[in-house]
Amino acid sequence: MRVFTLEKTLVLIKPDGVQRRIIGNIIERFEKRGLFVRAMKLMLLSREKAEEHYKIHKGKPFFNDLIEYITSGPIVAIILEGKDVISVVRGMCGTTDGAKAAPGTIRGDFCTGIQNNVVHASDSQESYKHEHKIFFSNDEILDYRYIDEELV
Ligand code: FUP
Repeated sequence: MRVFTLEKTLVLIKPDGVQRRIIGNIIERFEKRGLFVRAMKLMLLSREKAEEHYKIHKGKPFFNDLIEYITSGPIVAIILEGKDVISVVRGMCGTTDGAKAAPGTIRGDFCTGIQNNVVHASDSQESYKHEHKIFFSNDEILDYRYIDEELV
């Protein structure tokens, strides 16, 4: 019987991750960690949705470049569920600046930049609540069980 609560997080594989054909590598890491995939889609982000997603950064010097970049090509949006999934996935992504991210993390393995940094992951439950609605409707987030959910 499970004695902990599950939480959800939003992950984006950004345009550089899609173009570099590392979608599979990234998803494999999450699956192998025992996280549950609840929703996933390949999509082009509109400017409006990109600005909503990154509204906390509006007015910062890098905002316009960030919006140009995140809307420049397809992304993969994923909702993962698991125990402490927000901090677990943030740890797996590594620090924002790829040049400083630890080897073994997604950013530490695949990038050396701060803007083209391969992935996004929600940084808090409040962020997840704001972000998931931008990418998924409620009926796209599937409520199903893996047969080994009690084990991982
Ligand atoms: P993170 O939570 O790690 O994605 O990082 P932030 O929310 O601080 O930043 C969001 C995105 O803005 C980063 F992924 C990349 C971009 N960014 C820059 O391009 N320059 C900066 O100085 C800071 C962030």
